[in-house]
Amino acid sequence: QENDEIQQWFDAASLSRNTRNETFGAYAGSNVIVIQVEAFMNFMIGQKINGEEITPNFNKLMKDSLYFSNFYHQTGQGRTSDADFSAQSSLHPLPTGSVFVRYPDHKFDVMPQILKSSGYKTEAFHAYEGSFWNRFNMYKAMGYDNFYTKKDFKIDEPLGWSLGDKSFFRQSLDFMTKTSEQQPFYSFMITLTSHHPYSLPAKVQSLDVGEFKGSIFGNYLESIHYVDEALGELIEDMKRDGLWDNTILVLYGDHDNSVTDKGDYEKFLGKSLTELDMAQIMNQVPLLVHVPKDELTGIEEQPSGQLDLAPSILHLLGISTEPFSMMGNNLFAGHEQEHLVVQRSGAFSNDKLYYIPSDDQLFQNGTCYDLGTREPVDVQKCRVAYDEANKRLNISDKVITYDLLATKSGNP
Ligand code: GP9
Repeated sequence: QENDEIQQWFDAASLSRNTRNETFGAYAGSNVIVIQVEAFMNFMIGQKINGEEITPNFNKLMKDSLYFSNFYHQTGQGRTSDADFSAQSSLHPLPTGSVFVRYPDHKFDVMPQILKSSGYKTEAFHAYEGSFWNRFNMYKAMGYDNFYTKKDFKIDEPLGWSLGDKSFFRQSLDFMTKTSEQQPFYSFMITLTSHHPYSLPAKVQSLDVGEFKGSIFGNYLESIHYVDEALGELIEDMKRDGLWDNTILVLYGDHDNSVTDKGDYEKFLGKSLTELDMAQIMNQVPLLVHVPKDELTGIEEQPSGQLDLAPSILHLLGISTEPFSMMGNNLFAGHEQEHLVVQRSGAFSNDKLYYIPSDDQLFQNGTCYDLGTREPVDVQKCRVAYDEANKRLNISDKVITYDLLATKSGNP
């Protein structure tokens, strides 16, 4: 009975997601490179410090891409591994622990597996220990043909936890194109240089962060500026290798940084910040989608999140997600359907409202914000969306914990 209700929920989600409009299959057969950037947050996109842009290459690429300005990370305790899981499976991470560590042997409908069945070469790249977050086991189960870890890279630019992102991108691109020339490919890259504690050696610092110099906030901005330089080099290398016009490039942040002092953000943005401002600052990460020949451009303001990545990328490739148990929205399905984006904390946003749960998790003690006025409103205004948000988190937890997709009808 309960499983039937869960199936009905997925069937309804699939109906609203699977729109056959002009973007469906518009990039069928393209390569796909997805870059998950460590602690890459939205608040500094387009911002300057001492007259210098923090992310000049990202800002430049934005002009030729679709940029989602209200994109939320949906991670929990599993941090980077949660972002990865949600992006690939379109399910929520767990309330405690990491799915990668707890349930690597359970069945999920994940992008590498789906693209592999459509003839793609599927590879993951991360220049760190392959066992971290149990990636080695999980990636095998997710259907990656290859997983390039620290031991596969030449550590010719030692930085932070491991290899600097510039060399990481350069070597990963070589693996993609030279180790095997098979196309189309799906490549998933996870960066590392902007990981806590963010401090870079002086010779790598190239952003004048002024009054923030020597603080953790200043170090964070410097490390993000470095990652942006690495992105600029990657774009040039992709153009050189003839990949720019036959590859969908997707780039998003995995989660927030560890700088939680409101004063730093107020000083940086030059204004005082409300509870709602801070919630959005800490929970929004950038999403940028670049398609061949710069055909999709602009700023998309509808709320979106990491669970939306798999259905949206598959839509562009013309692969129907009807058979799959995915929870996210299709970002290319148009604006008729209202998007609800649910975070693991129980916070959620739709076009009009943002709900912040209280510590005791009682609905009535949370705060319901009107995104138009940015003021709190009667919490009951958030009731319907709250019930739906909780339903989704519950369904996702059951699918993961009880391995429901392994026994779903139609699955082997
Ligand atoms: C390490 C990296 C860090 O492999 O992914 O993960 P995090 O600490 O951000 O979850």
